Amino acid sequence: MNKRYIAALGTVILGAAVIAGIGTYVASAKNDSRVLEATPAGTMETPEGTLPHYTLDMSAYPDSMSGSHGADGGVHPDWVSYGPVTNFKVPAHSVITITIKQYDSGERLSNDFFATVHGTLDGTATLDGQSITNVDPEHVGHTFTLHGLADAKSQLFVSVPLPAVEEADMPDSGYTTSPRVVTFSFITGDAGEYVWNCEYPCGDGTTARFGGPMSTQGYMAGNFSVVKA
Ligand SMILES: [Cu+2]
Repeated sequence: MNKRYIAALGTVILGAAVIAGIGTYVASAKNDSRVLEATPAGTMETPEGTLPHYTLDMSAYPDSMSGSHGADGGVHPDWVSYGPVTNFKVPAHSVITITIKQYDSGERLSNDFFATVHGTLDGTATLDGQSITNVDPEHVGHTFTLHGLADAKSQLFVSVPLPAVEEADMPDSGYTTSPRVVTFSFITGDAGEYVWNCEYPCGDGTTARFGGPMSTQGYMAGNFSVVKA
């Protein structure tokens, strides 16, 4: 084989490897097909009139021993994770009330923007039953940050901080019996595919803690489908 041919072949093989790598990444990012559908809860009066109301319940855990990863925690038992799943389906043009039980400790946000409640009805959330508009950016466990564009008109951005459980209240094994409970409501726009993720750097890596569970669907990110009611 002449050198030029070998070099060209090498490029082709490298290119194929890169494409195969992307294929594997996409497959692993989408391998969790489980979806939690919102539960009907009557109607709610809103500034936009009376709308259908639905609820979604989820939790944020300090490891993967609960939720969708199985009794053994799956391939990464020590990774932080939302549960019971990380893909959600809700109706369009409806009020969605999400309740999150937050079992994890935490530290400082990398951007104080995410310590403030954004995009909810009234711009508020409730924390353990009390109305809040923001939390201390020094003690955040996770965030639930939902965004996307269904079409040129319908935009959705909702971000709510989940305060950290105090270190003193974190048991050596299992979960705290007093999670922080955060509830918030927002109005969905047109049907479309949206995404959500956590914006607290809770993942792997000593300096850039956006690895591991922060960059893998099924842990700190997932899909949020808004469908025609
Ligand atoms: Cu997180």
